[in-house]
Amino acid sequence: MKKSSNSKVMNMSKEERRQKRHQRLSIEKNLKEHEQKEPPNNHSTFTEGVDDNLFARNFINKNESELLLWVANVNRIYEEKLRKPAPFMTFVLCGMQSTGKSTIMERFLGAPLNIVQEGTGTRCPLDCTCIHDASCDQPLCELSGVDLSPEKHGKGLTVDAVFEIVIQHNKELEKADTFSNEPLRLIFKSSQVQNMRFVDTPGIIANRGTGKDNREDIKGILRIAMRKPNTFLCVLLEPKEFATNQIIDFLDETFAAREDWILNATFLMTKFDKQFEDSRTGSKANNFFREFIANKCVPFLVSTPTLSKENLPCAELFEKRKDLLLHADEEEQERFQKWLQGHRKFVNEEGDELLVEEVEKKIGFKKAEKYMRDTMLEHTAKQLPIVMKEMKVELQNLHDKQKILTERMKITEPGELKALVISFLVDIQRKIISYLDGNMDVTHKFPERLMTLMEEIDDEDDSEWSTRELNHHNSEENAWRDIIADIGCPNDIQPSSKFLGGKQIQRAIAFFHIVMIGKYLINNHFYEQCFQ
Ligand SMILES: Nc1nc2c(ncn2[C@@H]2O[C@H](COP(=O)(O)OP(=O)(O)OP(=O)(O)O)[C@@H](O)[C@H]2O)c(=O)[nH]1
Ligand SMILES: [Mg+2]
Repeated sequence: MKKSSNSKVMNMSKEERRQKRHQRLSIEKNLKEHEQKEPPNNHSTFTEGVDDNLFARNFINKNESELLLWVANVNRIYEEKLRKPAPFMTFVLCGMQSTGKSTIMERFLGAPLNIVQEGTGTRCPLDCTCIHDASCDQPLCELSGVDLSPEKHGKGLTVDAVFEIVIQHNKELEKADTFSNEPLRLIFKSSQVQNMRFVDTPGIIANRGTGKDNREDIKGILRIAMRKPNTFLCVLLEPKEFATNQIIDFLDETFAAREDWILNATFLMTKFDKQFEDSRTGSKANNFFREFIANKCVPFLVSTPTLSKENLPCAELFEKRKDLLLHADEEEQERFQKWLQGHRKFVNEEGDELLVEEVEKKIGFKKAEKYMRDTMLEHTAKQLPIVMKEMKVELQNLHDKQKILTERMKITEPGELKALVISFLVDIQRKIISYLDGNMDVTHKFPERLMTLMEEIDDEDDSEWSTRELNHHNSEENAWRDIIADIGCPNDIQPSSKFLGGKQIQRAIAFFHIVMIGKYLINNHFYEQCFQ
């Protein structure tokens, strides 16, 4: 690993190294800004004893690929387990039907992994994270999705296996004449990709075809994907005039004011090979782009080679498309060079003009890819400390919940329940004993229940005990009472003082002490037996 990443750095051009340095400095700067806003003061459970910002910094310093893998996992856990929007940014590829969204996705991946065909192809979102991994000899895929049967989920899948599953899933939806909002999720690791996150979506159908009218369903799916927080639009334009590009109208409808969405969107004009002829001179091309420039949506121009026949058996289609994608960048470059050469010819022969710089610097898929990757990394670096903080709170909440649930689970175990009930009984017994012993706690806790001895005697008279034949010596007792009345007791044991439970018993003991020991039973031996 170490060896390959070192050699990777050595193979970088000066410019690439400068960009990487710039990227790291910008990440460090974001972290510093965050640190200043929020001084490091707390420790999370998952970074036990380690400052959060230090943890984030270490993470970023490892390398971009590891960071991206972590980002993909966090996004997935947020969406699938916590049922919250993904916290890190994703590009949503949106466009009219057959504008080439799935083809663009495959250009990012450098491998056929998606359904690409004329007419409706994509029928559910495909959420994809590309991770550059220099140690990957062969691309490795991880596929998941709520709608996929468990045997189709998995890590370490090959590209052709995933290609087949994705095609099959879309074909099944086609058979049911429906679209789904539930995404398939793909993590794609390869030494040939740049780090990137995006979602491919079904294209909007302009005119009602045969069968069920799904146009509103598709718009709904797209709107849900686009309105998610941390979503950046990657708008695929058709190679025709700005005013006739229907996706612009759809986005205007969805986001109300154009300024709200257009500035944060990236535009790609796909199938530009179809516009070569109409834009064969610099002046014609500049004329074509005038309105795009005026509306601040100059697109990156893309042209991808295609198969003459796409309706082929899965395995054959895979091999042919793989081959096509392998040379796509090269072929695209040739096509655009030829186009620009044409412009130069008209400049030389007829004094025409060259393509304006604003457009010229956006030619080719590679330029779009780089721009999008930089945008994504910048946003990820900004989000990182915020997400870490949020996750820490979330984790603490979940730990607390887990504690409660673990305790509750114990009660469902007969053995545990028995032990619990015994411990309650022991506790109750201890409390009764301490109450009878005259524990002042009870007196403090229930002041409203305090009673005089007379009240307690009255209560007893009203209780069921009063009718029971317990005492056969009433007359002797009355005589006894008369004697007591003459004795004269200290104030603190007078029957009018309020006590409860054990305190009443203590009062009684003190009373009998005076009556029996003090006045009649001058018998120290008996006294010692009672009060030692
Ligand atoms: N001429 C040309 N054809 C292209 C280009 N890119 C894609 N295509 C073709 O356009 C058709 C549609 O491509 P997809 O990638 O499936 O388009 P999509 O936008 O994903 O389509 P839906 O998912 O149905 O909305 C396919 O037949 C592709 O081969 C291109 O740059 N030039
Ligand atoms: Mg598609």
